Amino acid sequence: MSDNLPLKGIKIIDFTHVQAGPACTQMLAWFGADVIKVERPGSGDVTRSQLRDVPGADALYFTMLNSNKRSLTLDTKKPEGKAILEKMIQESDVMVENFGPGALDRMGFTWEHIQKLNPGMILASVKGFSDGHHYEDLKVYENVAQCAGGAASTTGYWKGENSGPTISSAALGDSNTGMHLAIGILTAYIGKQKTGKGQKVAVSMQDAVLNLCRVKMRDQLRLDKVGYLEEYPQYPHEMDAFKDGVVPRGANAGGGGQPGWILKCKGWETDPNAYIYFTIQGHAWGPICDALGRPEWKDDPAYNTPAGRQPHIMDIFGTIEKFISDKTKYEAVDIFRKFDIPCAPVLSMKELLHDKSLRASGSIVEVPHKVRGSYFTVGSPIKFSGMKPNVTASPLLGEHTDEVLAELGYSAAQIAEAHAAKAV
Ligand code: CAO
Repeated sequence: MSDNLPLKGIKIIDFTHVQAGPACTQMLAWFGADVIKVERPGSGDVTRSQLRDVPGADALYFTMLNSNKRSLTLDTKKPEGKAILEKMIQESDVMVENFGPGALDRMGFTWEHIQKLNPGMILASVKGFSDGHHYEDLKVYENVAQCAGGAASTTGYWKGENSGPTISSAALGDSNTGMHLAIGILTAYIGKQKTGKGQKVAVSMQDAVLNLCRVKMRDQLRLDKVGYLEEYPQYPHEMDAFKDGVVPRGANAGGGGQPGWILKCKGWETDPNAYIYFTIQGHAWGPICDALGRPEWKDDPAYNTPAGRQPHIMDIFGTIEKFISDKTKYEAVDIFRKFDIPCAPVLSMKELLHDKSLRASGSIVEVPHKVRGSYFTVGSPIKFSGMKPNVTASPLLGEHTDEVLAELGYSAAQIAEAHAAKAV
């Protein structure tokens, strides 16, 4: 546990729900910010009750995205609730929200009103599409964003039985947008220290996905110029795929200057994850030949340059696959790592959950929880030399309502009135 967390003293109104917003504020809370989650009385964030694994306890969906926060219930459509939120805005540095388009305005909290209440306020928003976009009115969830941001059209297979746009299970639309927003908030906060003024920070899920699909946009620009993409091993350039004139789905191709593929290992017939990812790094060709016991490939022009290898790259992957067919994914990686070859086993969620290194580094942590007992979660992926964020439990619904109201200066009688009015 560090008490030297750099964001200590920053007050954040966490008016977020589901994943995109909560992922952002959770990270800021890990690093010391005082994050107060504002939730509708009675129900709270919808993820508290979605996909429950323990009856009556907050679902993992909620606990894994809301650690280190406090919870205040507040009905911001009631005048008493509005007045409390206004006071919070006056006393906070940042408000983060990811409601549907226009919801905050309809509640009466327009940017103009927020600025009047607190000119230093940073208002950070996630929406599906950016302001002024021809789809700005659309509500958006993860997979919708993956489609709108270019990820789905470039993931999966192009032709054949399993072809069609494909969704990634990585939260490119949700958590990724939250991470972008966190960078925006910290940037605006540093800006405020120089100017004294807050500002509105917005990230659209479409833009955040597109930002991660930058290299696919690179490929479209190359395709427009050159007419084919040499690095897609399943589509040698004389094939039909590039005639469509759009970046094809890359399947398991490396996608950069280094061809790569997923290769079967011993046991793949019964174990769905008995595979490794193997990369043919140009300058590592010699070591690859040594690792495979194929020294004759080193001087063969059909093998010793990327251009020589490309027409039969899938056969080369086939040869490597044969070489590892009697080795587990771990044994295969143990051989190739000695030759400095970029590769790794395909790891399942189960393997990651029990991975000793991830436990030791704090990337997987066990957190005590008042109702659940304890739960595992993914800890901070960012490591610091001078501090170690300590992941604490997500709050129960309204757990800190009275405490937060008292800190805002409300008396015990006023707090009781707010309860009676069902504003909290
Ligand atoms: N007190 C009173 N009212 C509250 C409240 C509170 N504490 N918290 C929320 N509300 C109200 C909102 O004001 C809104 O009311 P109106 O529509 O009447 O103005 C209402 O709850 C619904 O909010 P919503 O539109 O955000 O919720 P939804 O479930 O219909 O949509 C989602 C969910 C995620 C599709 C939508 O919020 C959205 O598009 N958000 C932006 C993009 C985003 O972040 N998506 C990722 C979510 S993670 O997968």
